[in-house]
Amino acid sequence: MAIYTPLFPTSTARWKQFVLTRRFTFASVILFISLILLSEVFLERGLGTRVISSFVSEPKKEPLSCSNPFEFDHHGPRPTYPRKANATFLTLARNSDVEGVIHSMKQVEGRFNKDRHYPWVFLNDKPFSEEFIACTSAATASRTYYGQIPREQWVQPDFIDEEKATKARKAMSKIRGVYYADSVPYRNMCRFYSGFFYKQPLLQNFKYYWRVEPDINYRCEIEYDPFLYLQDNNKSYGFTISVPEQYETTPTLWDTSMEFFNKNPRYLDPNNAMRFASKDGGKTWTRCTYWTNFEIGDLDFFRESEGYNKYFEHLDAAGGFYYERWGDAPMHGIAVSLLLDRDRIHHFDDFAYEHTAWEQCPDPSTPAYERGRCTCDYKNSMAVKWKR
Ligand SMILES: Nc1nc2c(ncn2[C@@H]2O[C@H](COP(=O)(O)OP(=O)(O)OP(=O)(O)O)[C@@H](O)[C@H]2O)c(=O)[nH]1
Ligand SMILES: [Mg+2]
Repeated sequence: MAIYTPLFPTSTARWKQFVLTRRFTFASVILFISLILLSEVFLERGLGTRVISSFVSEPKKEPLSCSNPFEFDHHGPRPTYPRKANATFLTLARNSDVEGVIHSMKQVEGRFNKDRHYPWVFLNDKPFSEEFIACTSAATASRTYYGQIPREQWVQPDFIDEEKATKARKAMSKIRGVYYADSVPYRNMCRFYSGFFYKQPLLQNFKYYWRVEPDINYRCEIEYDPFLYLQDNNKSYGFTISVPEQYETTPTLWDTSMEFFNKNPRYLDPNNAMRFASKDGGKTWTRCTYWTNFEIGDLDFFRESEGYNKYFEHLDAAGGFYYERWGDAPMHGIAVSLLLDRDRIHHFDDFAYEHTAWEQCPDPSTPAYERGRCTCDYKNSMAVKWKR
């Protein structure tokens, strides 16, 4: 005999029990889904991700091969250089930047340093990985040094009102075309390069630094020593490309700077380059900056200039590195232009330098072109593009 089981309970008591069980099951499912969703939002790897990734094996990241040291061009006799400056390359980088850093090192070594043997100083806010150290030291025949930045010189300082800073970052990230609008590490980096890079112990025994970023290109041979050029010609700061800073990242930087210099006019150099920064004697800012991913400079200027250090302290106390997004390029630009004799600022206009979208090519009459040691396409140069 077939047993008939009704789909729904027939008595009232059973019906109530049925409804209760259903509700309980439904609530449990909702709770479970909410837990998974919450864990995805608040944890780096949520419950769902963990379960899925236990079934799907992640592609293995190949370790970088550093077994073949950078191959130098050994054709012909190697030149030797009897004179050297007390100088170093300086690279701030994350461990994850290692490939871009090696690319840049090959450019610098190949175009200039292979026979000059200036050392490299690497800085990071975290300990450098073994891979970073092995690969970068294999990319040069020079000495390499690795330093970790003290935490208090890197992280957002306590006097910054985090609520105000968060609001400002959120507002900035809604503006189109502002890079790193929401990034705190980027702001840490800008503040570090404004007020702390020259205080690092590894740089104390050097006089000159040449800043090198990941993924840069030098498209012509560098046929003389720019450190010695600065030294022999009594220059303190060298740049390649000059770019205007965006308004959105620095709405109050100029007024805050003028507040400082109006109160402390003694720091202004009588032969300064104010006209680079302002065309109306300081009322408004041209927004012109030296593009600081390339810099060759005298560390003594930063270390010993009371004006520079007091100016940085003034800006830092105003909080604009975090409430806005003041960069080291506008900060260095204003400082160098107002604190230094303008004859101490040098434009390396004979360098072929490229980073991200911008490039400087030397004038086509530069000897390196004739010698076939240049791959720079002059019509791509910023100077030519902007004139057009
Ligand atoms: N250690 C460390 N280095 C950083 C960090 N952020 C940026 N840097 C380094 O600081 C330098 C400037 O950073 P970038 O991201 O290139 O900034 P940028 O030059 O303004 O921007 P791009 O035009 O995109 O190159 C590079 O050498 C980076 O490797 C960070 O959080 N930690
Ligand atoms: Mg960069």
